[in-house]
Amino acid sequence: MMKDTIMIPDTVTAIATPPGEGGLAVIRISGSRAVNILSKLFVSQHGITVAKMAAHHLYYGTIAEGAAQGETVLVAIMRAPHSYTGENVVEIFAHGGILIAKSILQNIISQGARLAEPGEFTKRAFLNNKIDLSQAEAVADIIAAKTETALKIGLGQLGGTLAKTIKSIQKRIVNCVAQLEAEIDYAEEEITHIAPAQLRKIMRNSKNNIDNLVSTYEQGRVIKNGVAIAIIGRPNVGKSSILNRLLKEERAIVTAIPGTTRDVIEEVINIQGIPVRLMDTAGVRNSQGIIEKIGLNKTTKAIQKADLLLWVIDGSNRFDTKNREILRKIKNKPVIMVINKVDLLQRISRKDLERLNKGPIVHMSAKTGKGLKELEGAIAQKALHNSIGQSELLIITNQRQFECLNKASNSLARALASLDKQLGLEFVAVDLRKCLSNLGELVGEVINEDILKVIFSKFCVGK
Ligand SMILES: Nc1nc2c(ncn2[C@@H]2O[C@H](COP(=O)(O)OP(=O)(O)OP(=O)(O)O)[C@@H](O)[C@H]2O)c(=O)[nH]1
Ligand SMILES: [Mg+2]
Repeated sequence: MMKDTIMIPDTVTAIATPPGEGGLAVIRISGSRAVNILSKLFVSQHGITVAKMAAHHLYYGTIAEGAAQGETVLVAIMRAPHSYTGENVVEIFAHGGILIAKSILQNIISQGARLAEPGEFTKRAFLNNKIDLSQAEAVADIIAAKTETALKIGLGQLGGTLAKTIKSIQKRIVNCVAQLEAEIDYAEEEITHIAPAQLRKIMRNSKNNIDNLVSTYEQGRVIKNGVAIAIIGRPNVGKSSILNRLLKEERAIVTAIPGTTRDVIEEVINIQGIPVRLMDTAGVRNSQGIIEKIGLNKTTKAIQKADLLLWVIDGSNRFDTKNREILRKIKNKPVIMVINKVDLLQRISRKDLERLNKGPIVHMSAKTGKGLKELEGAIAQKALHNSIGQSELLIITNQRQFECLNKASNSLARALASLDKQLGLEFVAVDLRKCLSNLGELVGEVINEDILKVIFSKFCVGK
């Protein structure tokens, strides 16, 4: 359905700050009755009526009725369309505290506002054309961002980097379709409005632009969702010591006794902008006791769950042939070989390592910290396939957007094929229109209510 067919009826309200005690609580109202409702429950200290208040200014006063009567607050009015939602918006800044915020909220509801659904303010911003759907999704990404890189990408997308790129592609394709249609309509008059070579060039360029975006998704997904990494290896090689080094704290117990770690230890850290879930595991060996058997099972499960393995080998010992058991367990998972204990005399042979040929090799010492930076670099490199420039903001991190772009690229491929096979301009036009609808879906010009529901249900109430 087209976006402008959706009705936005009543006035909604919500507490915009997280529940609990804090310095401030912010209550928001949005909709045609927002200002009117405020006038019923707020008295300005300087005797200014709510109707006379200037937009985007703070006013000091008290709550006039209800359980919070007498509470001093600051209020601001943002009049339509110059507000977050594009509607009349009121924000009330009260003292932090669940009871105060709730009683003001109750008051607003009793004046006829409805409690907002999660993400409803942002949804209204989208429906009122303040932002497109990719920007609305960016709002959720910014709130959820766990690393600076994810935040940067989210801010770029909210600023409209993706929206602008998509708009420019849409514009070029709309032009092609218009020219094609003119040509189809006036076919008998044998006037060529557009050279096929010219048309092909525009379509190719647009497809390249889209494919470039599609290709960023693999990195984007990692930046947003992170990677799971399991540290595995024979007992006593220094797995837990490496976990502690990466975490920069003594999280796991380290001893000289083989078999120290029995359970899987999980921690989340940020490695060069990538959220990483690290799992330290029990060393792989022929287990005897019941606890070790369970530990080994958990190691196997951790290997299955991991996107990337750090296979730790003790470089101060000859290559341990029991490592073959590990080789069997890791199958085709991406691996970084970590040769630990370089501070000691090295007895491992280069040949043994080369024969394994399982992935990049990092030499380090968990004891001295030597090689830690290299290990972090190797993790980032392996997780992102190649590192991204810090200036690179246009990265797709969202699966829905990725799918829309993929569909758009396929539509363009079909249009190009029809053009090359000279199947007739009608066929080209049909697929170009498909491509436009795929892009329209991405930015939310063409929408599906179920998809909207899914997108906005992930938001917090009050956003
Ligand atoms: N010299 C030296 N000793 C290390 C290094 N890394 C770890 N060790 C020592 O090796 C022993 C085992 O370290 P852990 O980190 O417990 O090894 P692990 O692989 O977790 O062992 P399990 O949990 O038993 O499988 C401890 O005595 C550590 O101090 C290193 O880089 N150099
Ligand atoms: Mg350990």
